[in-house]
Amino acid sequence: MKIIHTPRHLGHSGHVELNNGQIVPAFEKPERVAMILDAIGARGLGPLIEPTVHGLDPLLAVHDPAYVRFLAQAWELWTAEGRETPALPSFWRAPGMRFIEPDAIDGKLGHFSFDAGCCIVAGTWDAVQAGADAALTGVDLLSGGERAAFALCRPPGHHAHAGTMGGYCFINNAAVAAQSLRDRGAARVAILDVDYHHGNGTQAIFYERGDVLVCNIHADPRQEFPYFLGYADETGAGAGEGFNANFPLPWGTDYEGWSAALEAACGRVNAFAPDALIVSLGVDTYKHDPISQFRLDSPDYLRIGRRIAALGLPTLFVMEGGYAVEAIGVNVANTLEGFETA
Ligand code: OKP
Ligand code: ZN
Repeated sequence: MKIIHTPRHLGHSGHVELNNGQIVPAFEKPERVAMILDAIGARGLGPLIEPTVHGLDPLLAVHDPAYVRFLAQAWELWTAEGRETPALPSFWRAPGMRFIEPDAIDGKLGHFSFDAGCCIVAGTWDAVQAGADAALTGVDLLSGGERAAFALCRPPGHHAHAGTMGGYCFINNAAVAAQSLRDRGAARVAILDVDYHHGNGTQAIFYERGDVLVCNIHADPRQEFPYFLGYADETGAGAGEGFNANFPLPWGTDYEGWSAALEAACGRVNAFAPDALIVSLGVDTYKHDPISQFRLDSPDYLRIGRRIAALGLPTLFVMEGGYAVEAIGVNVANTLEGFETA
């Protein structure tokens, strides 16, 4: 399958994050992509292609205009204050405070985020747009009749809400791709999010819609980030009632427990009979992931790929998380190879 990649992701790097009360180098780093490219090349997967530019309209189809404007201007506003280090939010509203976009960049950073996981540097917005373009180029391929494609997006996207960044995510690439498929005539699109963390942004964007089914297999938010969304009783609302399915699993879950949830999620996808499938592909379910607590092993990703292929749907894989850099390439390549050899 075609793999959509551009080195423009490299502009987003050099970040720190708060982990266990310490400021540490960011886990979401450029080496992740290098390792995936190495493994894909060694495995003979591909070919690699560059994304084509799709502009802001498909982003604005799922994101708030004020948020997109903020992302485009944030670095300029931050450096106008004389700062040269990465921009990072550290102030948020409590319930009862006003939902308002302040003038000051520190206020805007808090208004448009839900954690301190999203540093902004000079190249962030370009990298983020390139990632969305990769997902949209994947939509082009599916619309042109290809069975599958892999958008090698970095940074990831599934935590980003319509108007909020968080969890390393700025633009929700999977949501942008799903909406684009709808706009090009797909009546129903399913999103299967297999990242270790709940895709809160994707869920929220489609929560009241019945045309996009969102299924999430993830660590129980009682124990794990993002903590405040991703519970099993979140089933959709309004026209979207019954079109959101969460499969929260406890820390320590191995492939046996995880694959039972995958089976249930695949049942939901089948029953929905979508025209296309988007897989939010995180491999932070891996047993040695430095910030995660599941116990999947590298060969398990071959089986995951095969199971997804058995759905028999046009499938766009969109890269999300995975922080064990020494294994991220093998785990992604295994998923794609499992899919292709099914
Ligand atoms: C993004 B994706 C570790 C605490 C958790 C946020 C994790 C975001 C994961 N510093 N921080 O879903 O892989
Ligand atoms: Zn994750």
